[in-house]
Amino acid sequence: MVYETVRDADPTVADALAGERRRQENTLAMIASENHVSEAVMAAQGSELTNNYAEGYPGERYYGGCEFADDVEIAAIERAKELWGAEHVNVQPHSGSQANMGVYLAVLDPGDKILSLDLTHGGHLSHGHPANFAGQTYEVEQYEVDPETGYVDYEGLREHAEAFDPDIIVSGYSAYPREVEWERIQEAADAVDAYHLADIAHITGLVAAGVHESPVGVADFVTGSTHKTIRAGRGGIIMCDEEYADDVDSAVFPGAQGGPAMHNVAGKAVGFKEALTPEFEAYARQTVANARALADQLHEHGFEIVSGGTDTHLVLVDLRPSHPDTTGGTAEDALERAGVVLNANTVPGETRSPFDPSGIRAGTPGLTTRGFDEAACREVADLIARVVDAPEDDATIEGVATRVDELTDEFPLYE
Ligand code: DSN
Repeated sequence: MVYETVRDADPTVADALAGERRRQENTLAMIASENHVSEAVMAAQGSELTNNYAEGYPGERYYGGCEFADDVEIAAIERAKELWGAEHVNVQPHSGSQANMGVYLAVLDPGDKILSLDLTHGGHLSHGHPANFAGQTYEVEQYEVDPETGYVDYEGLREHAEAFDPDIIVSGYSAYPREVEWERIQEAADAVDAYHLADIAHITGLVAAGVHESPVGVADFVTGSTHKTIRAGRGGIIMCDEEYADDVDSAVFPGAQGGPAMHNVAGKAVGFKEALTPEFEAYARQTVANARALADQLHEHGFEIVSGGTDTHLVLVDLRPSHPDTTGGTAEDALERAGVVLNANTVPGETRSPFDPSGIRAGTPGLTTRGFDEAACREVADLIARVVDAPEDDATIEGVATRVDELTDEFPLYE
């Protein structure tokens, strides 16, 4: 185990690493943006490539000693092209946010206009929140989901685009459970001659497996992170047509970043290879089937599911109608005590503070990796309902925690 190697050098960190491994083994990881990567991906990320400086791109590095870094980066790029069908891929962004920064730097000037989904409706900080570089560098207006349906208000988006005349429209979301209609967003972008950036951070794996429509070939730019549904370890990725390749590459390096984290690029390469298998496609399908089962069973328990269900890996619950006195934070805390780890989340039409919002967001990528099926996810919904119905009741929490222990034993994470 990696933390045994660390122990002699640093018992404090070794204890924390061992504790984190136990925590992941013994709890249900339902943060929709998390997953469990394979031991092979972790080994690649923990490799000697962490020592290497590979500023530049394969065959065109600024330093010597990049022969094996080139092999790794070329493998990651080729596999990504096969997975998503993109003409050009940059695998160097350190994260999904840095991937978005790379695209903005490639085609926008400071003060240019971004039209993106509001954070409380499922958007992302890097799409232009005032607390983020994007909101501070560009002029941002935001579209919303339809308050009745919970689906993106595509008509409203188009009208907003015509009024605002943005330079780029951002689609792809962090807390949106429905299939995104890329073509409709592209139509709005075409109508105002704007670029279209589709950020598929959450659904990279679903798109790669063909379980969600792909924006590649529709949007000008597709960005993502590599540690969520695609299970390839921490990092980001940018995909685009060849015509934007040079601008994107120089925006990432030297524009936004210095040397790439080649150990993470190695993790991406290994994870992408795993994702090219039929087993991964089955995994992605099961992830969505599990999310549907979870949403359906939560609905049976009286929870309000935003948009009425899900087409993806995540379920967004608005607690206000069913549990008006329970905030997302209260639910999150009680569930964590019971071993179910998910996050409080804002919901469309939010009336509380983002620090203790009205909803919870739950995802199935992690559970599906450890083998959960629909029946097991329905039972997880039963456990969530028991806790959220009685968040202060220690006996209830203890009872659910006992069952979580049994489930995590039944579906072990690592051999
Ligand atoms: N923080 C991630 C999420 O939870 O959706 C997105 O970056």
